[in-house]
Amino acid sequence: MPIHNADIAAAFGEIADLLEIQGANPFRIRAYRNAARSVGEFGRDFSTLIAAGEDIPHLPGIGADLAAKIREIATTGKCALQTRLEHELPPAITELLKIPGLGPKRVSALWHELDIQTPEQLYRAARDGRIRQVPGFGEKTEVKIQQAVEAHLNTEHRFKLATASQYADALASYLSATPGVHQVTVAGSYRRMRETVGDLDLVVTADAGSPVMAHFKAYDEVREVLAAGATRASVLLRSGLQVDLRVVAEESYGAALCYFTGSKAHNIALRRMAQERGLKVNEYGVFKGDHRIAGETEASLYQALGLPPIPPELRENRGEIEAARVGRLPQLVELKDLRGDLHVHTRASDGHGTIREMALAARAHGLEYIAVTEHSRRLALARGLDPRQLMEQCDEIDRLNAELKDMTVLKAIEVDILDDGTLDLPDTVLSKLDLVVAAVHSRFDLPRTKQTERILRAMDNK
Ligand code: DGT
Ligand code: CA
Ligand code: CA
Repeated sequence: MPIHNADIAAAFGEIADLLEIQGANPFRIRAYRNAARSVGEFGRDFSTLIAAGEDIPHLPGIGADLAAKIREIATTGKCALQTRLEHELPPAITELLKIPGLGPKRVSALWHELDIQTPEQLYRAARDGRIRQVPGFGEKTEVKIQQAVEAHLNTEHRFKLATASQYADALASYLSATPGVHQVTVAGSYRRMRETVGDLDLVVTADAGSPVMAHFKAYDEVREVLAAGATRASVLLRSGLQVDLRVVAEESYGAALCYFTGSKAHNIALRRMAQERGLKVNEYGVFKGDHRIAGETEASLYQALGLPPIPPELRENRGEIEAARVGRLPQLVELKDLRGDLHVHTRASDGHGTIREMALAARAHGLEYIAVTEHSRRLALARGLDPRQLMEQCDEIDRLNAELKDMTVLKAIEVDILDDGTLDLPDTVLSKLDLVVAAVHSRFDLPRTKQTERILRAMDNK
Protein backbone atom coordinates (compact mmCIF):
# COMPACT_ATOMS: atom_id res chain seq x y z
CA MET A 1 0.00 0.00 0.00
CA PRO A 2 1.55 3.33 -1.03
CA ILE A 3 1.61 5.93 1.74
CA HIS A 4 0.09 9.22 0.67
CA ASN A 5 0.54 12.68 2.11
CA ALA A 6 -2.99 12.39 3.53
CA ASP A 7 -1.83 9.35 5.58
CA ILE A 8 1.13 11.30 6.95
CA ALA A 9 -1.13 14.24 7.77
CA ALA A 10 -3.55 11.86 9.53
CA ALA A 11 -0.70 10.40 11.58
CA PHE A 12 0.35 13.90 12.70
CA GLY A 13 -3.27 14.70 13.51
CA GLU A 14 -3.54 11.58 15.66
CA ILE A 15 -0.28 12.41 17.45
CA ALA A 16 -1.65 15.90 18.22
CA ASP A 17 -4.89 14.37 19.55
CA LEU A 18 -3.07 11.86 21.72
CA LEU A 19 -0.69 14.51 23.08
CA GLU A 20 -3.63 16.71 23.91
CA ILE A 21 -5.49 13.90 25.69
CA GLN A 22 -2.31 13.24 27.63
CA GLY A 23 -2.12 16.93 28.58
CA ALA A 24 1.12 17.77 26.78
CA ASN A 25 2.58 21.21 26.16
CA PRO A 26 0.20 23.25 23.94
CA PHE A 27 3.06 24.45 21.71
CA ARG A 28 4.05 20.89 20.98
CA ILE A 29 0.45 19.97 20.17
CA ARG A 30 0.09 22.96 17.87
CA ALA A 31 3.33 22.06 16.06
CA TYR A 32 1.81 18.69 15.07
CA ARG A 33 -1.48 20.26 14.00
CA ASN A 34 0.37 22.77 11.81
CA ALA A 35 2.55 20.02 10.39
CA ALA A 36 -0.56 18.01 9.49
CA ARG A 37 -1.88 21.00 7.55
CA SER A 38 1.43 21.71 5.77
CA VAL A 39 1.80 18.09 4.74
CA GLY A 40 -1.80 17.93 3.53
CA GLU A 41 -1.38 21.01 1.39
CA PHE A 42 2.01 20.08 -0.07
CA GLY A 43 1.81 19.65 -3.83
CA ARG A 44 3.99 16.58 -4.29
CA ASP A 45 3.90 13.08 -2.88
CA PHE A 46 6.51 12.61 -0.13
CA SER A 47 6.77 8.85 -0.76
CA THR A 48 7.59 9.42 -4.43
CA LEU A 49 10.04 12.14 -3.57
CA ILE A 50 11.83 10.02 -0.96
CA ALA A 51 11.87 7.02 -3.27
CA ALA A 52 13.60 9.24 -5.85
CA GLY A 53 16.30 10.01 -3.29
CA GLU A 54 15.35 13.67 -2.86
CA ASP A 55 15.54 15.61 0.41
CA ILE A 56 12.41 16.64 2.28
CA PRO A 57 11.90 20.24 1.12
CA HIS A 58 11.56 23.16 3.53
CA LEU A 59 7.94 23.61 4.54
CA PRO A 60 6.41 26.15 6.92
CA GLY A 61 6.49 24.79 10.48
CA ILE A 62 8.49 21.67 9.58
CA GLY A 63 11.92 21.54 11.16
CA ALA A 64 14.51 18.77 11.17
CA ASP A 65 12.63 16.67 13.74
CA LEU A 66 9.32 16.72 11.87
CA ALA A 67 11.05 16.17 8.53
CA ALA A 68 12.58 13.01 9.99
CA LYS A 69 9.13 11.88 11.13
CA ILE A 70 7.72 12.49 7.64
CA ARG A 71 10.45 10.25 6.30
CA GLU A 72 9.77 7.63 8.95
CA ILE A 73 6.00 7.56 8.27
CA ALA A 74 6.41 7.70 4.48
CA THR A 75 8.68 4.66 4.55
CA THR A 76 7.20 2.57 7.40
CA GLY A 77 3.60 3.80 7.67
CA LYS A 78 4.05 4.86 11.33
CA CYS A 79 6.46 6.64 13.60
CA ALA A 80 7.86 5.58 16.95
CA LEU A 81 6.26 8.49 18.79
CA GLN A 82 2.79 7.54 17.54
CA THR A 83 3.30 3.93 18.59
CA ARG A 84 4.57 5.00 22.01
CA LEU A 85 1.60 7.30 22.60
CA GLU A 86 -0.82 4.57 21.57
CA HIS A 87 0.75 2.31 24.20
CA GLU A 88 0.66 4.98 26.90
CA LEU A 89 -3.02 5.79 26.43
CA PRO A 90 -6.06 3.46 26.70
CA PRO A 91 -6.47 1.55 23.43
CA ALA A 92 -9.99 2.75 22.53
CA ILE A 93 -9.62 6.35 23.66
CA THR A 94 -9.50 7.78 20.13
CA GLU A 95 -12.87 6.10 19.52
CA LEU A 96 -14.28 8.73 21.88
CA LEU A 97 -13.08 11.47 19.54
CA LYS A 98 -15.48 10.20 16.89
CA ILE A 99 -18.43 11.21 19.03
CA PRO A 100 -19.68 14.65 17.93
CA GLY A 101 -18.98 17.29 20.56
CA LEU A 102 -16.02 15.51 22.13
CA GLY A 103 -12.60 16.97 21.39
CA PRO A 104 -9.28 15.92 22.94
CA LYS A 105 -9.70 18.36 25.87
CA ARG A 106 -13.02 16.89 26.95
CA VAL A 107 -11.88 13.33 26.37
CA SER A 108 -8.86 14.10 28.53
CA ALA A 109 -11.02 15.52 31.34
CA LEU A 110 -13.43 12.57 31.25
CA TRP A 111 -10.58 10.10 31.30
CA HIS A 112 -8.71 11.74 34.17
CA GLU A 113 -11.78 12.55 36.29
CA LEU A 114 -14.03 9.53 35.66
CA ASP A 115 -11.66 7.01 34.09
CA ILE A 116 -13.83 6.90 30.96
CA GLN A 117 -12.02 5.04 28.18
CA THR A 118 -14.75 3.66 25.91
CA PRO A 119 -18.05 4.87 24.40
CA GLU A 120 -19.93 2.34 26.59
CA GLN A 121 -18.39 3.75 29.76
CA LEU A 122 -19.20 7.23 28.55
CA TYR A 123 -22.81 6.24 27.98
CA ARG A 124 -23.20 4.81 31.48
CA ALA A 125 -21.58 7.86 33.08
CA ALA A 126 -23.96 10.19 31.22
CA ARG A 127 -26.97 8.07 32.11
CA ASP A 128 -26.00 8.02 35.79
CA GLY A 129 -25.51 11.79 35.91
CA ARG A 130 -21.81 11.59 36.70
CA ILE A 131 -20.62 13.77 33.83
CA ARG A 132 -22.26 16.94 35.11
CA GLN A 133 -20.05 16.69 38.18
CA VAL A 134 -16.87 17.11 36.17
CA PRO A 135 -15.64 20.72 36.16
CA GLY A 136 -16.45 22.36 32.82
CA PHE A 137 -19.37 20.00 32.07
CA GLY A 138 -22.92 21.06 32.90
CA GLU A 139 -26.23 19.28 32.83
CA LYS A 140 -26.94 20.47 29.27
CA THR A 141 -23.61 19.15 28.04
CA GLU A 142 -24.30 15.86 29.72
CA VAL A 143 -27.63 15.48 27.89
CA LYS A 144 -25.97 16.31 24.58
CA ILE A 145 -23.19 13.82 25.19
CA GLN A 146 -25.66 11.11 26.13
CA GLN A 147 -27.60 11.65 22.88
CA ALA A 148 -24.45 11.73 20.78
CA VAL A 149 -22.96 8.58 22.28
CA GLU A 150 -26.28 6.78 21.97
CA ALA A 151 -26.43 7.64 18.27
CA HIS A 152 -22.81 6.57 17.91
CA LEU A 153 -23.44 3.18 19.53
CA ASN A 154 -26.56 2.58 17.46
CA THR A 155 -25.06 3.40 14.09
CA GLU A 156 -25.47 0.27 12.05
CA HIS A 157 -23.04 -0.41 9.33
CA ARG A 158 -24.51 0.38 5.93
CA PHE A 159 -22.89 0.21 2.49
CA LYS A 160 -22.95 2.96 -0.09
CA LEU A 161 -25.07 1.96 -3.08
CA ALA A 162 -22.08 2.14 -5.44
CA THR A 163 -20.02 -0.13 -3.17
CA ALA A 164 -22.87 -2.59 -2.74
CA SER A 165 -23.36 -2.72 -6.50
CA GLN A 166 -19.86 -4.12 -7.00
CA TYR A 167 -20.79 -7.11 -4.82
CA ALA A 168 -24.36 -7.35 -6.13
CA ASP A 169 -23.44 -7.41 -9.82
CA ALA A 170 -20.78 -10.07 -9.38
CA LEU A 171 -23.03 -12.29 -7.27
CA ALA A 172 -26.04 -11.86 -9.57
CA SER A 173 -24.08 -12.90 -12.64
CA TYR A 174 -22.56 -15.85 -10.75
CA LEU A 175 -26.05 -17.05 -9.78
CA SER A 176 -27.46 -16.41 -13.27
CA ALA A 177 -24.90 -18.83 -14.66
CA THR A 178 -26.17 -21.65 -12.40
CA PRO A 179 -27.99 -24.44 -14.30
CA GLY A 180 -31.78 -24.18 -14.09
CA VAL A 181 -31.82 -20.56 -12.91
CA HIS A 182 -34.14 -18.23 -14.83
CA GLN A 183 -34.36 -14.84 -13.19
CA VAL A 184 -32.08 -13.17 -10.66
CA THR A 185 -33.03 -9.75 -9.32
CA VAL A 186 -31.47 -7.77 -6.52
CA ALA A 187 -34.48 -6.36 -4.70
CA GLY A 188 -34.70 -4.44 -1.38
CA SER A 189 -33.29 -0.98 -0.82
CA TYR A 190 -30.74 -1.73 -3.54
CA ARG A 191 -33.45 -1.86 -6.20
CA ARG A 192 -35.08 1.24 -4.74
CA MET A 193 -31.70 2.92 -5.25
CA ARG A 194 -31.33 4.19 -1.74
CA GLU A 195 -28.04 5.98 -1.07
CA THR A 196 -27.02 3.23 1.33
CA VAL A 197 -28.14 -0.36 1.76
CA GLY A 198 -28.20 -2.47 4.91
CA ASP A 199 -28.11 -5.80 3.09
CA LEU A 200 -28.86 -7.30 -0.31
CA ASP A 201 -32.11 -9.17 -1.03
CA LEU A 202 -32.00 -11.50 -4.02
CA VAL A 203 -35.11 -12.94 -5.62
CA VAL A 204 -34.52 -15.91 -7.92
CA THR A 205 -36.66 -18.24 -10.00
CA ALA A 206 -35.28 -21.66 -10.85
CA ASP A 207 -36.33 -25.12 -12.02
CA ALA A 208 -37.00 -27.63 -9.28
CA GLY A 209 -33.73 -29.45 -8.70
CA SER A 210 -31.54 -26.51 -9.70
CA PRO A 211 -28.41 -26.41 -7.51
CA VAL A 212 -28.88 -22.68 -6.92
CA MET A 213 -28.90 -22.96 -3.10
CA ALA A 214 -25.75 -25.03 -3.00
CA HIS A 215 -24.08 -22.65 -5.44
CA PHE A 216 -25.07 -19.66 -3.38
CA LYS A 217 -23.52 -21.10 -0.22
CA ALA A 218 -20.40 -22.14 -2.12
CA TYR A 219 -19.78 -18.67 -3.60
CA ASP A 220 -16.14 -17.93 -2.91
CA GLU A 221 -16.85 -14.52 -1.36
CA VAL A 222 -19.00 -16.12 1.36
CA ARG A 223 -17.45 -15.86 4.82
CA GLU A 224 -20.27 -17.41 6.82
CA VAL A 225 -23.62 -19.07 6.12
CA LEU A 226 -26.02 -17.53 8.61
CA ALA A 227 -29.13 -19.55 7.72
CA ALA A 228 -30.05 -22.00 5.00
CA GLY A 229 -33.28 -23.78 4.05
CA ALA A 230 -34.85 -25.19 0.92
CA THR A 231 -35.97 -21.86 -0.54
CA ARG A 232 -34.23 -19.23 1.56
CA ALA A 233 -30.73 -18.55 2.83
CA SER A 234 -28.65 -15.78 4.31
CA VAL A 235 -24.90 -15.41 4.06
CA LEU A 236 -22.27 -12.94 5.12
CA LEU A 237 -19.78 -11.96 2.45
CA ARG A 238 -16.13 -11.33 3.24
CA SER A 239 -16.79 -7.61 2.86
CA GLY A 240 -19.23 -7.78 5.78
CA LEU A 241 -22.25 -7.38 3.53
CA GLN A 242 -25.16 -9.71 4.29
CA VAL A 243 -27.12 -11.27 1.44
CA ASP A 244 -30.61 -12.78 1.76
CA LEU A 245 -31.71 -15.11 -1.03
CA ARG A 246 -35.21 -16.27 -1.86
CA VAL A 247 -36.06 -18.85 -4.49
CA VAL A 248 -39.67 -18.38 -5.61
CA ALA A 249 -42.10 -20.02 -8.03
CA GLU A 250 -42.36 -18.55 -11.50
CA GLU A 251 -46.05 -17.71 -11.09
CA SER A 252 -45.44 -15.59 -7.98
CA TYR A 253 -42.24 -13.96 -9.14
CA GLY A 254 -43.82 -10.50 -9.51
CA ALA A 255 -45.46 -10.65 -6.10
CA ALA A 256 -42.26 -11.85 -4.43
CA LEU A 257 -40.26 -9.18 -6.22
CA CYS A 258 -42.68 -6.52 -5.04
CA TYR A 259 -42.65 -7.86 -1.49
CA PHE A 260 -38.85 -8.01 -1.23
CA THR A 261 -38.32 -4.72 -2.99
CA GLY A 262 -40.34 -2.95 -0.32
CA SER A 263 -40.17 -0.59 1.20
CA LYS A 264 -41.92 -2.12 4.13
CA ALA A 265 -44.03 1.02 4.45
CA HIS A 266 -45.01 0.82 0.77
CA ASN A 267 -45.97 -2.85 1.18
CA ILE A 268 -48.12 -2.13 4.19
CA ALA A 269 -49.93 0.71 2.39
CA LEU A 270 -50.50 -1.54 -0.65
CA ARG A 271 -51.95 -4.29 1.53
CA ARG A 272 -54.26 -1.87 3.28
CA MET A 273 -55.48 -0.55 -0.03
CA ALA A 274 -56.09 -4.11 -1.26
CA GLN A 275 -58.11 -4.91 1.85
CA GLU A 276 -60.39 -1.96 1.16
CA ARG A 277 -61.12 -3.57 -2.19
CA GLY A 278 -61.76 -6.97 -0.70
CA LEU A 279 -58.43 -8.34 -1.95
CA LYS A 280 -55.42 -9.86 -0.24
CA VAL A 281 -51.79 -9.17 -1.26
CA ASN A 282 -48.84 -11.21 -0.07
CA GLU A 283 -45.52 -12.45 -1.42
CA TYR A 284 -47.35 -15.14 -3.45
CA GLY A 285 -49.79 -12.96 -5.33
CA VAL A 286 -53.05 -11.01 -5.22
CA PHE A 287 -56.01 -13.08 -3.99
CA LYS A 288 -59.78 -12.74 -4.16
CA GLY A 289 -60.90 -15.24 -1.58
CA ASP A 290 -58.83 -18.33 -2.37
CA HIS A 291 -58.51 -17.40 -6.00
CA ARG A 292 -55.21 -15.99 -7.22
CA ILE A 293 -55.87 -13.15 -9.65
CA ALA A 294 -52.35 -11.72 -10.18
CA GLY A 295 -48.69 -12.01 -9.21
CA GLU A 296 -46.62 -13.35 -12.06
CA THR A 297 -45.35 -9.85 -12.85
CA GLU A 298 -45.20 -6.70 -10.75
CA ALA A 299 -47.29 -4.90 -13.35
CA SER A 300 -50.07 -7.48 -12.95
CA LEU A 301 -50.04 -6.98 -9.20
CA TYR A 302 -50.38 -3.21 -9.44
CA GLN A 303 -52.99 -3.57 -12.15
CA ALA A 304 -55.11 -5.86 -9.98
CA LEU A 305 -55.18 -3.03 -7.44
CA GLY A 306 -56.20 -0.51 -10.11
CA LEU A 307 -52.77 1.11 -10.25
CA PRO A 308 -50.17 1.73 -12.96
CA PRO A 309 -46.74 0.19 -12.21
CA ILE A 310 -44.88 2.29 -9.63
CA PRO A 311 -41.10 2.55 -10.21
CA PRO A 312 -39.04 1.02 -7.34
CA GLU A 313 -37.32 4.35 -6.64
CA LEU A 314 -40.67 5.80 -5.56
CA ARG A 315 -41.81 3.00 -3.27
CA GLU A 316 -41.30 4.68 0.07
CA ASN A 317 -44.92 5.44 0.98
CA ARG A 318 -44.43 9.14 0.52
CA GLY A 319 -47.58 9.70 -1.52
CA GLU A 320 -46.70 7.51 -4.51
CA ILE A 321 -49.76 5.27 -4.12
CA GLU A 322 -52.14 8.24 -4.01
CA ALA A 323 -50.36 9.77 -7.00
CA ALA A 324 -50.55 6.50 -8.94
CA ARG A 325 -54.26 6.20 -8.16
CA VAL A 326 -55.04 9.55 -9.81
CA GLY A 327 -52.56 9.06 -12.67
CA ARG A 328 -50.08 11.66 -11.44
CA LEU A 329 -46.91 9.67 -10.88
CA PRO A 330 -43.89 11.87 -11.58
CA GLN A 331 -41.71 11.03 -14.55
CA LEU A 332 -38.29 10.02 -13.23
CA VAL A 333 -35.13 11.53 -14.66
CA GLU A 334 -33.19 8.80 -16.43
CA LEU A 335 -29.69 8.59 -17.78
CA LYS A 336 -30.94 9.25 -21.30
CA ASP A 337 -32.44 12.55 -20.13
CA LEU A 338 -29.07 13.99 -19.15
CA ARG A 339 -27.73 16.52 -21.64
CA GLY A 340 -24.56 17.74 -20.04
CA ASP A 341 -22.11 17.49 -17.18
CA LEU A 342 -21.19 20.70 -15.40
CA HIS A 343 -18.39 19.31 -13.25
CA VAL A 344 -15.46 17.69 -15.01
CA HIS A 345 -11.77 17.52 -14.06
CA THR A 346 -8.97 16.74 -16.48
CA ARG A 347 -5.33 15.89 -16.01
CA ALA A 348 -4.60 19.63 -15.79
CA SER A 349 -5.65 19.30 -12.11
CA ASP A 350 -6.57 16.04 -10.41
CA GLY A 351 -8.37 14.21 -13.23
CA HIS A 352 -6.84 11.61 -15.53
CA GLY A 353 -8.04 12.33 -19.09
CA THR A 354 -7.34 15.26 -21.41
CA ILE A 355 -10.07 17.78 -22.27
CA ARG A 356 -10.43 16.15 -25.66
CA GLU A 357 -10.76 12.67 -24.16
CA MET A 358 -13.39 13.89 -21.71
CA ALA A 359 -15.33 15.69 -24.45
CA LEU A 360 -15.32 12.66 -26.75
CA ALA A 361 -16.30 10.30 -23.92
CA ALA A 362 -19.15 12.63 -22.95
CA ARG A 363 -20.35 12.78 -26.55
CA ALA A 364 -20.21 8.98 -26.78
CA HIS A 365 -22.55 8.90 -23.74
CA GLY A 366 -25.02 11.13 -25.56
CA LEU A 367 -24.14 14.38 -23.80
CA GLU A 368 -24.14 17.71 -25.64
CA TYR A 369 -21.90 19.74 -23.37
CA ILE A 370 -19.42 19.56 -20.52
CA ALA A 371 -17.90 22.24 -18.31
CA VAL A 372 -14.24 21.85 -17.42
CA THR A 373 -14.04 22.74 -13.72
CA GLU A 374 -10.46 22.34 -12.53
CA HIS A 375 -9.37 23.26 -9.02
CA SER A 376 -7.84 26.69 -8.46
CA ARG A 377 -4.30 27.42 -7.27
CA ARG A 378 -4.96 27.36 -3.52
CA LEU A 379 -5.62 23.62 -3.76
CA ALA A 380 -1.99 22.86 -4.48
CA LEU A 381 -2.45 19.19 -3.61
CA ALA A 382 -4.79 18.83 -6.60
CA ARG A 383 -2.49 20.94 -8.84
CA GLY A 384 -4.95 23.84 -8.93
CA LEU A 385 -4.67 26.34 -11.78
CA ASP A 386 -3.39 29.91 -11.53
CA PRO A 387 -4.80 32.67 -13.81
CA ARG A 388 -2.24 32.11 -16.54
CA GLN A 389 -2.80 28.34 -16.67
CA LEU A 390 -6.56 28.90 -16.71
CA MET A 391 -6.34 31.34 -19.64
CA GLU A 392 -4.20 28.84 -21.55
CA GLN A 393 -6.82 26.21 -20.91
CA CYS A 394 -9.49 28.59 -22.26
CA ASP A 395 -7.50 28.93 -25.51
CA GLU A 396 -7.27 25.17 -25.76
CA ILE A 397 -11.04 24.92 -25.27
CA ASP A 398 -11.63 27.50 -28.04
CA ARG A 399 -9.54 25.45 -30.44
CA LEU A 400 -11.30 22.24 -29.48
CA ASN A 401 -14.79 23.77 -29.86
CA ALA A 402 -13.90 25.00 -33.34
CA GLU A 403 -13.09 21.43 -34.28
CA LEU A 404 -15.66 19.25 -32.44
CA LYS A 405 -19.14 18.59 -33.76
CA ASP A 406 -22.18 17.94 -31.52
CA MET A 407 -20.25 18.81 -28.38
CA THR A 408 -19.66 22.10 -26.60
CA VAL A 409 -16.95 22.48 -23.99
CA LEU A 410 -17.69 25.26 -21.51
CA LYS A 411 -14.96 27.26 -19.80
CA ALA A 412 -15.26 26.95 -16.06
CA ILE A 413 -13.43 26.57 -12.77
CA GLU A 414 -14.02 25.04 -9.35
CA VAL A 415 -12.63 28.03 -7.52
CA ASP A 416 -11.62 27.71 -3.89
CA ILE A 417 -13.50 29.72 -1.30
CA LEU A 418 -10.76 31.16 0.90
CA ASP A 419 -10.98 31.35 4.70
CA ASP A 420 -12.58 34.79 4.63
CA GLY A 421 -15.10 34.05 1.86
CA THR A 422 -13.19 35.72 -0.96
CA LEU A 423 -12.39 33.60 -4.00
CA ASP A 424 -9.04 32.18 -4.99
CA LEU A 425 -8.95 33.90 -8.42
CA PRO A 426 -9.56 37.57 -9.33
CA ASP A 427 -12.96 38.63 -10.68
CA THR A 428 -11.30 39.81 -13.91
CA VAL A 429 -10.35 36.18 -14.59
CA LEU A 430 -13.60 34.61 -13.37
CA SER A 431 -15.69 36.97 -15.54
CA LYS A 432 -14.11 35.47 -18.67
CA LEU A 433 -15.61 32.05 -17.91
CA ASP A 434 -18.98 30.52 -18.83
CA LEU A 435 -19.47 29.02 -15.37
CA VAL A 436 -17.92 29.33 -11.92
CA VAL A 437 -18.33 26.65 -9.27
CA ALA A 438 -17.15 27.78 -5.84
CA ALA A 439 -16.13 25.20 -3.26
CA VAL A 440 -14.84 24.91 0.29
CA HIS A 441 -11.82 22.66 0.71
CA SER A 442 -10.34 23.97 3.97
CA ARG A 443 -11.16 25.19 7.47
CA PHE A 444 -14.09 22.84 8.00
CA ASP A 445 -13.62 23.61 11.69
CA LEU A 446 -14.85 27.24 11.58
CA PRO A 447 -17.71 27.94 13.96
CA ARG A 448 -21.16 27.71 12.39
CA THR A 449 -21.79 31.47 12.08
CA LYS A 450 -18.31 32.16 10.67
CA GLN A 451 -18.72 29.33 8.18
CA THR A 452 -22.10 30.67 7.07
CA GLU A 453 -20.75 34.21 6.68
CA ARG A 454 -17.92 32.79 4.61
CA ILE A 455 -20.24 30.96 2.19
CA LEU A 456 -22.63 33.92 1.94
CA ARG A 457 -19.74 36.22 1.11
CA ALA A 458 -18.62 33.86 -1.65
CA MET A 459 -22.17 33.75 -3.02
CA ASP A 460 -22.26 37.55 -3.13
CA ASN A 461 -19.35 37.60 -5.57
CA LYS A 462 -20.56 39.52 -8.58
P1 DGT B 1 -32.04 -2.19 4.09
O1 DGT B 1 -31.64 -3.60 3.83
O2 DGT B 1 -32.01 -1.82 5.53
O3 DGT B 1 -31.25 -1.21 3.28
O4 DGT B 1 -33.57 -1.98 3.63
P2 DGT B 1 -34.53 -2.97 2.86
O5 DGT B 1 -35.73 -2.18 2.42
O6 DGT B 1 -33.81 -3.71 1.80
O7 DGT B 1 -35.05 -3.94 4.01
P3 DGT B 1 -34.84 -5.48 4.32
O8 DGT B 1 -33.61 -6.01 3.71
O9 DGT B 1 -34.99 -5.62 5.78
O10 DGT B 1 -36.10 -6.17 3.67
C1 DGT B 1 -36.25 -6.25 2.27
C2 DGT B 1 -37.68 -6.04 1.92
O11 DGT B 1 -38.49 -7.07 2.45
C3 DGT B 1 -38.27 -4.76 2.52
O12 DGT B 1 -37.97 -3.63 1.73
C4 DGT B 1 -39.73 -5.09 2.52
C5 DGT B 1 -39.75 -6.55 2.82
N1 DGT B 1 -40.00 -6.76 4.25
C6 DGT B 1 -39.09 -7.06 5.19
N2 DGT B 1 -39.68 -7.18 6.38
C7 DGT B 1 -40.99 -6.92 6.20
C8 DGT B 1 -42.14 -6.88 7.04
O13 DGT B 1 -42.07 -7.11 8.25
N3 DGT B 1 -43.32 -6.57 6.46
C9 DGT B 1 -43.42 -6.30 5.13
N4 DGT B 1 -44.58 -5.99 4.62
N5 DGT B 1 -42.38 -6.32 4.32
C10 DGT B 1 -41.18 -6.63 4.83
CA1 CA C 1 -32.01 -5.11 2.17
CA1 CA D 1 -32.73 -8.29 3.99
